Amino acid sequence: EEEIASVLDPIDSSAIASNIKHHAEFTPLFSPEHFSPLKAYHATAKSVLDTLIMNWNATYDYYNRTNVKQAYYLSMEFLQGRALTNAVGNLELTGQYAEALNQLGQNLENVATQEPDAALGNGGLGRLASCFLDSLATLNYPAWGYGLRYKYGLFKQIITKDGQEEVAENWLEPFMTAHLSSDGNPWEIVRNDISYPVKFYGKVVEGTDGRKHWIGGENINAVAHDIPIPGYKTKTTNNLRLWSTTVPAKDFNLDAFNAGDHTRAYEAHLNAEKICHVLYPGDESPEGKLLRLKQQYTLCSASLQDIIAHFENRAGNSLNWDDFPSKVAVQMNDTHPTLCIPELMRILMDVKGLSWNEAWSITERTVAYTNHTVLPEALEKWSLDIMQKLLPRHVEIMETIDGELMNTIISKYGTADTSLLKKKIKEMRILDNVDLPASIAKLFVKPKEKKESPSKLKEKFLVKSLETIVEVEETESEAEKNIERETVEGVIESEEIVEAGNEDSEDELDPFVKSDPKLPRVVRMANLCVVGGHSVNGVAEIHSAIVKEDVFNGFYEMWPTKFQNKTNGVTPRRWIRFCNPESSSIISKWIGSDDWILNTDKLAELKKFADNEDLQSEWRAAKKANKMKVVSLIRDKTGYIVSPDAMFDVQVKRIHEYKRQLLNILGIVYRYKKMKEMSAKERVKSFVPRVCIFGGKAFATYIQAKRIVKFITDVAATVNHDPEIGDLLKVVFVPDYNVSIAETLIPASELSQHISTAGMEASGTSNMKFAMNGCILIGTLDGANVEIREEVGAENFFLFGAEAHEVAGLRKERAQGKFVPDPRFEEVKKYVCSGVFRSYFPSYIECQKKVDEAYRNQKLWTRMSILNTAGSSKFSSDRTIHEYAKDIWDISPVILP
Ligand code: 26R
Repeated sequence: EEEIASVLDPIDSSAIASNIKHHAEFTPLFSPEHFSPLKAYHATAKSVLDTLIMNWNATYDYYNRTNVKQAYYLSMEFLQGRALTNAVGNLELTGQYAEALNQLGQNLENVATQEPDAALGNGGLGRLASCFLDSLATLNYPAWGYGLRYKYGLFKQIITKDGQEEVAENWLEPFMTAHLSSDGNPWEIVRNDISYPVKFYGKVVEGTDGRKHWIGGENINAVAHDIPIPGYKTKTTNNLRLWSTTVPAKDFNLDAFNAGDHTRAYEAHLNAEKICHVLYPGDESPEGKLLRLKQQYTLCSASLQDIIAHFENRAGNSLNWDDFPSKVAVQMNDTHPTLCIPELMRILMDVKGLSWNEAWSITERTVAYTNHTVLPEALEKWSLDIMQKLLPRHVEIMETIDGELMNTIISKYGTADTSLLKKKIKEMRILDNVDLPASIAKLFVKPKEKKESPSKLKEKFLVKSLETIVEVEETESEAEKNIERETVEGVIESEEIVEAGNEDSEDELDPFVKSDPKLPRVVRMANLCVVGGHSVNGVAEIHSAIVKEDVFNGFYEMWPTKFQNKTNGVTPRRWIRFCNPESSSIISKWIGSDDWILNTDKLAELKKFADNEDLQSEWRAAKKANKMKVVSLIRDKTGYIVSPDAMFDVQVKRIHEYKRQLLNILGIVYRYKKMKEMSAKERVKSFVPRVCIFGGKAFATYIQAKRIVKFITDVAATVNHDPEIGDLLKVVFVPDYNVSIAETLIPASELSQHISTAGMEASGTSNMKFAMNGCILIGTLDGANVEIREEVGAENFFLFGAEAHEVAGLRKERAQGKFVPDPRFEEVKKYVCSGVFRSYFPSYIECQKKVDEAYRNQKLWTRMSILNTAGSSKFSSDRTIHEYAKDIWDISPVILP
């Protein structure tokens, strides 16, 4: 059957080989004698791109024709990694391309490594966006990604004896230096035909039509760059549209140029282009720079203009704005694209002429928000003053939204209990530390001692005066009485004025209604997202519970049905099938088909073979083969030689205190110290040989994180050169951790560490990749660990540490001085002279002992490993995407004819 299929397959390997050759020959500087792997890569990529563009066009045409509802995933980050292996794999042409390249004297695997990683993201949030794109295309959902085309992605990390150093990484450079393409990246199509004006600064004026008009002070153009996103085993090829910024042609300052002032002539150019120059490397630590705000607004404005253009084109002459939410779903990946909300409002009102209520109803039904972190320092806040200057019209809109929100809060909680009302307003307002509008401020007037209404006062006064008048009536003439009456009334009137003045005066108002000049006035982006969207979701069960019960509790009480959970997932194509072909073919063999790649539920069928000796030995052999690749990687990147027979114990993720790489390395120091105290014989008996592998980048100005990196490399330098220890313990810091390194490390890992303080890690996604690849996790009950442990079985997961609800209590105890550190911890603390301690330490050390015991029993360990893969089916991003599609976006798959 297979033979017949390949005969019938029109895309055979020699046709592909001649296509690759064709692309190579049409490449400048190509010489047939020197067909380098880099040139082979480029020609291969161009050949694959031909197919992708065909499918891309067919997909886009079909969406246009059928006018189905489409989802748009807006993200400041996409961590795509390499594209070639994924593209040929999804097209099911891996065999043919490998064979074709063999015919040309090349090797596909080697050619694929020529591609630089597209690291247009920091970590979890960006990689999640890329996994989602793969699932969306694979499941035939009409959905596009929108982002920014940064010239410099995440910095390159170099490890020296002083720790981490950062180097700018122009990820497009390898393409350019190879002189293979004018603008580098073979996977992107520059769309000079698709560009939108984006403006900043300027002022708002009211037009004769009664509409507000924003006249920009600085104008730029956002130009589309399209990256085709192929689905697996489907023709559906979606689009990732990235914007780059440039100056509108008419804004080139020719006068300045002609006058010889070249610097000034190019100033506008530089200003525009620098917006997309570099990805902000901040991860959970805010970078409140104006340029970042310009980036965020550029993404929102250009994408919405594009989305609206699609909507208008597809509607043809039956345009009805109220249909917008039934044709468009916009997902905001964290708060970074929050400006979508006021921007959509602005376009609908100021450009399309809709009323506030119409625009609000459309906006609210269109956008939705995903929260990815509860760390307070990572919740975005922007200075209102900066925002006001850069986006004056958006600030007006946000002020109105803020006012409407407060009215909603007032109608929910009433005005009887002002202290409750104050608490709710303080907690939920979008604008923080900003004067309350007068209409709301008047609710918070402090009651006067004896407060009576002016009219009542006047009445009393009048009665009293008249009594006096009556008393003297006999003695006075009518005329005198009248004068007296007028005088009294005059007194009362002037009293009233004083009275009214008092009511407005500062000392009568609750200070709560006024901004504190000592504190910044800010916009809380997350609050705006919660108010402006119809859905708010967290990314794992425990995280979504914290979102509801803690971070956004006020909003949850008001709108309980807005809140959802969407546990993250990862694509099984990149994260099992393509990165681990060895294990993939074993899985397919034992399950009886490769259906699991599209339906990970099938992985559960491995459970019944978990103790089968044949599967176990094949399973171990695959792991060993993958470990051999990591032995080479470590040798190439660090010079250290490690044994493939030791347990590979891995922690790879951004370096952060809450992720606790420090706990891991202190555990290693403890282990090392114990080893040193033993005889050689005892040592071998007590410890399982381990290679402890670390990887991850620290934010350049995050001193504590950088000290942790330095400490790990210092420990490595000591331990790795200790002849007494040998292969019993090695510590390795793999520099410049990225998607491609993850693809090599994860399949080779046996134990991986996900040990954040409970309640801190929203989800984690590498934990899922490790479990899928038969790696056993040691971890806390945090993020998706909780669900992974449920799925793979508690006996196949090494759990330690306090639970999320216990953390606050532990912190309090420690603050009260009631906490007594474990003596073993004290020992390590002295040993490394580190002032940092964690209550988790004893429980972690105990748990690591259990890990060693389990590893000694290779049958048990392999069983655990198989059951991790078998139990990981929930964590496919296909499952996640189906949930978003159904519960948030209301979109359906579209099968191309
Ligand atoms: C605003 C700026 C400082 C900023 C803050 C935080 C920029 C980027 C971030 C990154 C955050 C949002 C992030 O990456 N969160 C991670 O999201 C993953 C995907 O949902 C989770 O798995 C992971 O737990 C979480 O830390």
